[in-house]
Amino acid sequence: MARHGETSRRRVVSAAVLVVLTWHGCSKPAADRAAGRPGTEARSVPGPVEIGPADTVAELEAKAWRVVPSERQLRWQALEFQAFVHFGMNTFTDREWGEGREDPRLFDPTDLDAGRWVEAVKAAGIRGLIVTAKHHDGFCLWPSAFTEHSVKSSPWMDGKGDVVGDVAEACRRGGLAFGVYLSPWDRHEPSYGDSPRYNDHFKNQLRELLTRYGEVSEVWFDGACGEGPNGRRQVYDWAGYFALIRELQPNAVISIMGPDARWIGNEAGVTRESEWSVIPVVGFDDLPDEKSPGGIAHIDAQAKDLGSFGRIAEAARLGGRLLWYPGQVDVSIRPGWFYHAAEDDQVKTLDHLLDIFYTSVGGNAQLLLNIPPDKRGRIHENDARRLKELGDRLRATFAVNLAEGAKTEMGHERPLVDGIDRRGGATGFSKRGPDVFSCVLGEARSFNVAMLMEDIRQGQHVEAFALDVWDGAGPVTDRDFLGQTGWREIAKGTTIGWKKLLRFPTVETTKVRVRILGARGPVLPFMAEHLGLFLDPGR
Ligand code: FUL
Repeated sequence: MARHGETSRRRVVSAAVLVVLTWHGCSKPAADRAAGRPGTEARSVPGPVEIGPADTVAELEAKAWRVVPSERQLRWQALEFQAFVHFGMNTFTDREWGEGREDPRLFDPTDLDAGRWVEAVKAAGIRGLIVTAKHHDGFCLWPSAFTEHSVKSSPWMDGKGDVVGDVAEACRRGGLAFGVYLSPWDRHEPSYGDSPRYNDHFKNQLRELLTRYGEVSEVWFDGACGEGPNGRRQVYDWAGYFALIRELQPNAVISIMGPDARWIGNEAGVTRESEWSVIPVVGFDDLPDEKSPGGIAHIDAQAKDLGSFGRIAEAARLGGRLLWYPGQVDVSIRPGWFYHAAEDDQVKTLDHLLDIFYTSVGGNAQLLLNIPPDKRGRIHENDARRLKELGDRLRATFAVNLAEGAKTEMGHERPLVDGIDRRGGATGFSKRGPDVFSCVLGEARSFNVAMLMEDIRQGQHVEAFALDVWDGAGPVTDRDFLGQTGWREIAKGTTIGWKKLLRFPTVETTKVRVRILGARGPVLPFMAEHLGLFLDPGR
C-alpha cells in the first residue's frame, strides 16, 4: 500500500534551510519524561484501538501512533534490564526439565543468601529480578499450603526455609523490582489434566505468591502444556489467572503468555531490526491458545514482522485491533537455563553480553538475562565476575552524556528543490523536508555510541532515521548541492521506541543531527531524551 507523503519525502534531493522550531537542552530529566509534556496527553489513546477496512492510510497511521503503554507497561519498560533466576530441583539433578517425581530431599543448598544474588546482579546494572517460584517439575521454592512438593519437605533449613520470601525481601532491600515465574505446566501435581481442578490449584498458588511477598512487579508465564496423569490435556484458564493477578497485584506486568509483554521470539538475545511496540492483531480473542505459543491474540511471536505498517494494513482489512505489546528478550548467561557445573566455562563473553545489551535494551526491548545459581545457592564466581565486568563497562560508557548541555534545535529541512525532472534538472518545487533534530556541542567531542529515545507516553512514531556528524564545510555533494555541505551520515536505523543505541567507530565532531526519514506522525515534539552521545572506552 502506498504511504502518503512517503515517496516524495524519500526523494528529497536538496537540504537548504533548517526551519527551527526551538528546543532547549539535548536531554530531558527522567522526571520530566515520566510526567509527559503538557498539552500532548489528549492525543494518545491507551488500550486496544480498533482498526477496520474503512480506515484510510492516514487514519491508520494516526491510530497507530496514538496507541500508548499502560502505566504498568511504562514502569516495566523503564526497568530496561532484569535478571532471570532459574533455581530449583533441576539445580540439584543437573537437568533442564524435571519429571515431577524428584525427591524433595535432593533440594539442599549449602550457602543460599539471596542478598548476594541481588548484589551480584546489581553489579551488572540490573534493576529487577524474576525467580522461578515453580518450574515444570512442580517443586515449589516457597512453602505452598497446596502441595507437599516444596521447600518445606526438603532438608534445607529443616524445611522452614522460603526461597521466594528471601528473594522478595533481598530485592526490596536492594531496590530491585521483584517478579515471579510460575510454570502452569506442572508435572508433579496430581490434579494436572483435570482442568477445572488444576486451574483452582494453580490459582491458589498464584494467590499465595501475590499476597505473601509484597509488591510483585511481574508474573512470567510460559506456555508449555502437557497431559496430566489421567492422560487428558490440561486446558488453562488464562482469563481467570489474569483476572486474579489484576485483582491482587494491579501493577504487575503479565509477560509472555499474558497481555503486557511479548516474547521476542528467540532465546539467543536477538531483536528484530524493526521492533515495534504497537502490534496489530486480528480477532477479539485476547487469550493465548495453542495457535499462538508465546503470545496472545494469535500473534506468532516468532514472526519476522510484527508491527510494520503493512501488517497494520493487513489486520485492518480483516478487522482487528492495535495493542501496545512490547518485546522482552530472555536469554541465559550460560547455554542452559539451570546451573550445570559442566557449563562453568561457557559463561557468555563480555563482548557477547554487550552485543545482547545493545541490541535488546538498545533495540526497543527489555533484557531479561538469566543467571542460574549453583548447588550451593550461590551465583558462580565466573558468572559473578562477568556481571561485574558488564556493569563496569556500561557504567564507564554511560556515566557522561557528551550531548548534555549542548545547544539544540528542532525543525525540518525545507528543500528549495524537491525531486529531479526527466533530464536530471530540479523540478523547482519547494516543500517540507525531513524533520531534523540537531545538537551543537560547543567544542569538538569524541564518541562512539549514540542513544535516541522517543517519549513513548506519546506513542511510537519513528520508522526510519539517520544520524549525521558535521565534518565541516567541504565540497558540494550530490545530496546537498546548495552548499550546505559537511554532514556525514554515520548510522541509520528504522524504529526507535523506548530506546535505540547505535555503535560506530569513534568520531570527533562539533555538531550532530538526527534526520527523521519516516514516521507515523509528528515526531519532534515527542522525542524524549532526544539524543545521548557516549564514549565506550573499551572500543
Ligand atoms: C521455557 C522453559 O521450558 C525453559 O525451561 C525456561 O524456563 C524458559 C525461560 O522458558 O519455555
